[in-house]
Amino acid sequence: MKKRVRALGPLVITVSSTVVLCGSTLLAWGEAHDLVTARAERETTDATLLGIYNPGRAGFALRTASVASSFRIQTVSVTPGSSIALRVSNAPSRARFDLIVDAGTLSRPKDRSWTWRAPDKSALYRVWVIRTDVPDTIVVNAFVTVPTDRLDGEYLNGYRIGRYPKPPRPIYRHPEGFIEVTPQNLDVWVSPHFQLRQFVCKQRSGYPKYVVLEPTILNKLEIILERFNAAGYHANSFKVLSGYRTPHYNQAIGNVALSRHVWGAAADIFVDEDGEDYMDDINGDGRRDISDIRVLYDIANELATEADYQVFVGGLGTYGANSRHGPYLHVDVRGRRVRWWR
Ligand SMILES: [Ca+2]
Ligand SMILES: [Ca+2]
Ligand SMILES: [Zn+2]
Repeated sequence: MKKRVRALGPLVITVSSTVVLCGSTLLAWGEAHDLVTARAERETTDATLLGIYNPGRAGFALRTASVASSFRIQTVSVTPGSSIALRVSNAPSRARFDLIVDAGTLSRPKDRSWTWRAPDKSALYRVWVIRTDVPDTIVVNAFVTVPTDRLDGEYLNGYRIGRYPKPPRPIYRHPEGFIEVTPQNLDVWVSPHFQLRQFVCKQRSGYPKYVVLEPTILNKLEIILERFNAAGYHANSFKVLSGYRTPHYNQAIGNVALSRHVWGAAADIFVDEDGEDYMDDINGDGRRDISDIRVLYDIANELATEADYQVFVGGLGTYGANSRHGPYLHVDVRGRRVRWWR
């Protein structure tokens, strides 16, 4: 894969706009996509690192698999050699689009619609959806997974996954594959404000580790974060106390077998802008407790009434502090509304 250019100065950003306007096909694509990636990531992740919240949305949306999203950085999982459809929506009629991929094969059955066939090798690939009439880009991280049939008993390449329960309903069918996590890809931004490392299971092990990550939970977290900031609070990300859990780990901590965490479709989150690994006092009452979580809960709960949000419907549950953790909010996507308070 091409080396990415991260620390570009303003001069190069200007060049990158020119590249996009000229039409990417005129350039060596390696050169073009380094610049384009740098641009899309700069506008979001660099702002995040500087402590400035920017929603990280493009001026158009992209539908991949289950969800249409305008976030500039998106993530999908795909099994080796299988295909995914990508379709641009919510764009003005004058808008023109081009796609760049760093591997795999691309077909364009319709205007604003593409099919990308993933390579056979499990790795992280990228698909850049570039608006060519004005500079605007969505980068899709396409993780080609290690397929589930490569499990050796409870283990995948030495990492203990455990056993998935027999699926009682379709949303509990076993994952088709696992994203391989290495020290090199831990810092990949899987959405504008979240990195792959935040979702890795807490079980102790060496590398590689494996993760299942449902795109809708990433979108849901980003939308809650966006509304949280719009409501006058400030956070550049949420701390993720628990993201993906292997069935092995989930069982070890005594959790219910059908927890959405085991499908990479849940996250336990709190706000920690001061970085002390404990929920911040966001309601300003001098205490850091479940009433601060309730602020987050109310924001996420209000979203559930909105039409565009229905794909993200799921569970919300508040938890108070105990000896092992501070207060947090459980968020999941399970297709039906569930609420609980502790
Ligand atoms: Ca804190
Ligand atoms: Ca408080
Ligand atoms: Zn949870």
